Amino acid sequence: MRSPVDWAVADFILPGQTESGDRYLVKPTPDGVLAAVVDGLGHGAEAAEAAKAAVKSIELHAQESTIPLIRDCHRSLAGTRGVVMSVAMFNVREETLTWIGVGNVEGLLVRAHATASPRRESLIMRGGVVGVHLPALAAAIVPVTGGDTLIFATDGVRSDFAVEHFVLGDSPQRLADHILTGWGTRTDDALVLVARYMGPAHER
Ligand SMILES: [Mn+2]
Repeated sequence: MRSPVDWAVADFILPGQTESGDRYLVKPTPDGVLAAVVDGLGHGAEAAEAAKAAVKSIELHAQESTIPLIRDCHRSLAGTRGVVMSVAMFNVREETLTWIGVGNVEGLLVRAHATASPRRESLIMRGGVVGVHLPALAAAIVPVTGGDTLIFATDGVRSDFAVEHFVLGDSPQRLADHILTGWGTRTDDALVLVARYMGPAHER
């Protein structure tokens, strides 16, 4: 069974660091696919530890919906530096995407159809740090159709990438590489995740 989501990652680790504080998870769920990007606060080993603990918690709770998932992650990160994160859940049966952000991992959804209005939507992020201070959580749910493309990028990528008009025919890997190369600050770890919804037909 082919995944209903075609995805790829591009990342950059600050020279001199052995591991990134930016991490991601893509995981099948009973309803579809979960995609998450986390950025551990600060640099180096402590940032990487917090980010790894966050990914582990998300993986453990991937069958939950987004708000309890973030609450559980917050609890399991107590005592760490904390992370900022954005999470997306594709539901294949309903053809919806539920997304939520705490802190500044940018999220962008670009519609496959040129006539879609709006063609591009940005994730509303609420200020806070998972593990340290949670804001009032609010997830948004939107319909998706085949070809719609989700992009998550950490703050090692300049946020003006989101105003660029991408060539949506490009593969997720080409898009992720293009965004990292064009907008990466190179002064911080950076990670770009591109996840394209392929539609339920690809389940068979
Ligand atoms: Mn960062």
